[in-house]
Amino acid sequence: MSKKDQLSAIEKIKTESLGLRGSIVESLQDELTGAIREDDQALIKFHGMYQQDDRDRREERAAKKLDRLYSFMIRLRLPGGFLRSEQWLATHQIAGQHSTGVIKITSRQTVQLHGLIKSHIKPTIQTFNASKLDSIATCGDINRNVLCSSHPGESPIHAQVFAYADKISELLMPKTKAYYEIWLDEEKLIDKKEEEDPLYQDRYLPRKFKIAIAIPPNNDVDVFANDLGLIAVIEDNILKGFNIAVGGGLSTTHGNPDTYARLATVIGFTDTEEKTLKAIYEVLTIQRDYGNRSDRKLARLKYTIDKVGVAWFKKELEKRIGFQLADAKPIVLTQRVDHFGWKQNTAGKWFYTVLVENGRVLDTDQLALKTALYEVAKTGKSNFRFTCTQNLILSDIEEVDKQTVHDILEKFGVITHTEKSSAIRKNSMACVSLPTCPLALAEAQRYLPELISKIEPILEKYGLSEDGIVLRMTGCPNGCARSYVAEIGFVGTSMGKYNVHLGGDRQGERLNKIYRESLEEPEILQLLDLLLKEYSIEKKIGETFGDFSVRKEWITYA
Ligand code: SRM
Ligand code: SF4
Repeated sequence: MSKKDQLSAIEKIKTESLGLRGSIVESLQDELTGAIREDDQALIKFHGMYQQDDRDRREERAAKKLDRLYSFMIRLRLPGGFLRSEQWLATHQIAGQHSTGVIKITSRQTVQLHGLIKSHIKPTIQTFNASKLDSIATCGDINRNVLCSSHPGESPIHAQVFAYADKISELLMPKTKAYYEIWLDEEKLIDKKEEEDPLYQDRYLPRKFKIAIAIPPNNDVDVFANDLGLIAVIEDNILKGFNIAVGGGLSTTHGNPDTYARLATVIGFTDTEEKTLKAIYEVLTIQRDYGNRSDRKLARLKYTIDKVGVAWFKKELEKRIGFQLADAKPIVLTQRVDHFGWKQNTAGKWFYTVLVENGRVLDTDQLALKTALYEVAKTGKSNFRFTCTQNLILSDIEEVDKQTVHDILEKFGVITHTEKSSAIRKNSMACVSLPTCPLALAEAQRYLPELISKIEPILEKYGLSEDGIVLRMTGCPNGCARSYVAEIGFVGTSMGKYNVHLGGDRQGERLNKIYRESLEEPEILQLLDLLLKEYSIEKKIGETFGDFSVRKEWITYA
């Protein structure tokens, strides 16, 4: 077997894991280390956790000849990003008791807690479970949290579309009961037949798999960045079905030309729930059977599709589902935004979209956001919905309760923070990066707010303060804050240095491209000053910065 065809190490770990059990139980019992065994580190991802260490403290600990400061991050499974107020209260309490205390809203509509020590993982999962929350399959080579356009009332059939996120999540859940046995102390299964998994078998997928549902005209989910995207087709306020797009994915690796970002290709339309779910399921089986299991850098569906070709892929899909996909319907995406502040939905209920900078819910000297949300949750008058740009919607609030919620938000400065923040701050996001992300090359969420404070005066100077330019930053080229579909994307190359990408459009239908490499802050600010000046003088009416960058040929597309 040539090296190219050799299975990657993780493939063996998966197939030999006895349904994702491995030796996790033994790893947890080992009191000599805060870490778990190497093979188990791959397996706990399927249970929604990552082993990490505090990178801020690596040098200091190494100098003292101490082990790294290991801890764990846990990510919840929340299809469509929805929590009831009592579940937010539980999350708040768990965060305080077992993690760093910060609740991190992710770019895929869920929450993460960081800094759990090994002995706290089980109690954390058990307490979440008591609130009907789990972390199954939020990481690992499997279908992840399913996204759905999060704005309540964006259309009268929003709830109908939203229900698909749950259905898809259920359809694609692994059959193994390992999670319940290991973390919730449920009895071991005797009859292993119950665990037979026709979808994932014992090898799972070659790589992570991501699904999102967009409800036009808003592409707030960045539907084309997903392995599989559904775009709701709505005519006369009736859901007619979904356009299906396959093969999106953003990650690249610096210096590896074989890796690239790709937007999903629309391959057809399905009109019934049965057909839609069948098509989704079989897209996964094709990826399971044809995805690259040797090189994990080239294992996402986007590479499989480019290897076999879109036409072949569609034909194979139609063979597996037993019907032909209809032609895709025309859809129009015009925006990719969170609607901040108070809005009323089509059923007359109120919702308030809170700006949560980079998804970090915590109390600071400037803003007591975590306390405010806790107080809102205590009233039981609001649901909590997460957006795909790491913000939060307090939703489904009755007219009679609106003032109560408003008063709490006002008291803790949340209204002022949300409404007084600049358009660019509201349209920006950054990934977690340092200190927890092991792959980070540069800062992101800890740095972006400061950088934006330096970009804001430039925008003001050129009369662009109201311009909602989409700006995103990631600490490495994996693209966790989807910087490759931003109008201005910063991608970390090393500490304090970023590639600058330009040319994404406002609605997420065009990838950006590298414009300048490895710039430091003074160079970034100087560059933006020049570009934004030109934009302010020469832009046509309604022209966005991304479109202007393309028209000016600052970057070019083949
Ligand atoms: Fe991500 C790996 C954080 C959305 C592409 N991502 C990681 C890890 C787990 C690092 C690791 O492998 O050890 C990061 C954990 C940091 C930490 O300390 O919390 C991490 N990714 C995140 C989150 C939390 C960023 C955020 O600030 O919101 C997002 C969690 C989403 C969720 O709730 O599931 C997150 N990651 C994304 C996205 C955006 C999206 O999906 O819409 C992408 C780009 C889209 C895509 O998948 O192509 C993304 N993350 C990656 C990749 C590259 C995958 C690839 O195709 O090669 C990695 C690295 C990997 O998997 O090997 C990665
Ligand atoms: Fe970590 Fe890179 Fe993802 Fe940022 S983009 S969270 S640095 S993997």
